Amino acid sequence: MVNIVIDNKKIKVSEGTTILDAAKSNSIPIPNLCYLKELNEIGACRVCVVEIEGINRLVTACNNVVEEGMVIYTNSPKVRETRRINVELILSQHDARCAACVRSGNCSLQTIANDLGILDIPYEEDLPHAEWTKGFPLVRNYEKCIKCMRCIQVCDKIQGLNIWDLSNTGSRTNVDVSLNRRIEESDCSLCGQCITHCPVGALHERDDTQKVFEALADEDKITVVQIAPAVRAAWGEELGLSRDFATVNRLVSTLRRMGFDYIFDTNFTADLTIMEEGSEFLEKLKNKENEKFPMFTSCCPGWIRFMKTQYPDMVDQLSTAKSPQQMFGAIAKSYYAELLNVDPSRIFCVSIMPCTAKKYECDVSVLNDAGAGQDVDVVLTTREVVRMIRAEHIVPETLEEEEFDTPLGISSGAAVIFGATGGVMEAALRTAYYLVTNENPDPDAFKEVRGKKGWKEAIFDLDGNKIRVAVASGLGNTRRLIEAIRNGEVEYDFVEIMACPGGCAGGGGQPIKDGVELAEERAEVLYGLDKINNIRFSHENPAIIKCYEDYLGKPLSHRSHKLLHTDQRK
Ligand code: HC1
Ligand code: SF4
Repeated sequence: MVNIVIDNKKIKVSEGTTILDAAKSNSIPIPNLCYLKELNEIGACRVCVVEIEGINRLVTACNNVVEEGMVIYTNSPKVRETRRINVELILSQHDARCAACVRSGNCSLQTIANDLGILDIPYEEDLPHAEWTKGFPLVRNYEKCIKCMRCIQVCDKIQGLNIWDLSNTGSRTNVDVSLNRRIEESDCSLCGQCITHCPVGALHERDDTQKVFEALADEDKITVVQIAPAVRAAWGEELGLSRDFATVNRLVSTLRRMGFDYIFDTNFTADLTIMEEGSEFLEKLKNKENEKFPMFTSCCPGWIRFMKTQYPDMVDQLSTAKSPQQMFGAIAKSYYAELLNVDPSRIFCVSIMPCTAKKYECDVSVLNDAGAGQDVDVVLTTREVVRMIRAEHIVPETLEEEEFDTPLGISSGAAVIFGATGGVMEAALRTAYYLVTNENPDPDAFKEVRGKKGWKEAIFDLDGNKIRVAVASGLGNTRRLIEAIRNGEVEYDFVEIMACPGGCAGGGGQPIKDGVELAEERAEVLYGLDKINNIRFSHENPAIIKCYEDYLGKPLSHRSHKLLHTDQRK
């Protein structure tokens, strides 16, 4: 242990602790901007400077460790003045038109500048200018970048893709796409993790809210909205609602107030995905000698983009099942249009997703088969739908919970856990077990694949067949897993991959709480919803059973293939 004094308070902390952590663990906050624990500890912003008795210069608290007898001041006149100058200098190179910024009210720079009482920027404004690719789902605003390097680090260390790098030198230093490429020429997976780790508004998703407002105002359009599994665990965060209050049924009433005609659940098609993908896997197992294993899940578009750019020779190992989002669009504009007895081109299909890559997915030509424009017309992130709720001045606190519309709003507990890493695998195994044995397993029989670990594996018995499964989330973990498969170090039959750490719960379109990872907490909500659902198996969803009876026939039928599957190689 080391004895130190911070702001006249005697403290004992273990050796090797940073000054920042020592202060934090004793409820002494030191403001910081670029710091991310174990990811970005480079002291680039110099906002966390502190004074140490006997040392002439100020030091950064995030990457200097305590020493025996250190006397530290976190808020002395010298610290305050330097911190203020540092923030003013950052602001002089930052487009600080906060009123027109997507992160206003949720921006670390804004908070720090306000806390320091900065009311004017005494330095000449010097903003960088660069063109960004118009319409790309991921948007970079160079004028807001504060060069904290977080995007570089998260893309490099967590996602293993190195899309960002520093460009130019000196005062012209900026962050840009690496190797002088345009973003669309890079291998960006569109996971959005750089967005959720940006402390300011330099990175954000393409805003598609106006397209939805226009559709809602168009009387000829029938607006249909689907809510992704993981959205229900997070939508209330930015609105200051508690998890208990911000239920999915309150989101349903909020969307109804907004004017959507039909409010449905992506969970319905998550159940459908299980029927199709589970059957596909069992077919492959029957024909083991002629098939390549493992089969990989295909519901995460960030992962599909990664597979296509990094391991194109393995693309044929992806399940042919479309994602629940795309299955929903196809079903809404075929089966549901028939139920409504309307021309499918009148249906305007909106998705609310915790994901930025879904904006790309809905646009992929081989994922659009219903024949009435795009199957999913617009994808909104959780953050965008929160902005729409605000824009409409809807106060969810005043609304009662309401039910989803039927039949595409009926779903099982197996579907809701899709939103957490391991959930797709667990849901698929529940139904695969039934399809093989004609008996339901204990719904929690496959819970070994739950939890935040980035790479999990398990072996399960399916009627005497040992099935080796693995689950990975985060693309860095994914790369390690695939390399191990390619090197013959591991062998699996079925693998679930999600691009974002923790799965969709930690998706790149979810609300941002700077420096805090919320995937685990949100996953708990989803597992709780599974537990209390009367239906725990996709094959027991009565609306799915009816959809097969009345429309699709059976899993892997001709119609299923046309609407719900795709050739991933295209
Ligand atoms: Fe996901 Fe999925 S789980 S990919 O994370 O398979 O985005 O939530 O909607 O499509 O169901 C996301 C979540 C989501 C799909 C489903
Ligand atoms: Fe990297 Fe994901 Fe950001 Fe693309 S979206 S640059 S892959 S972190």
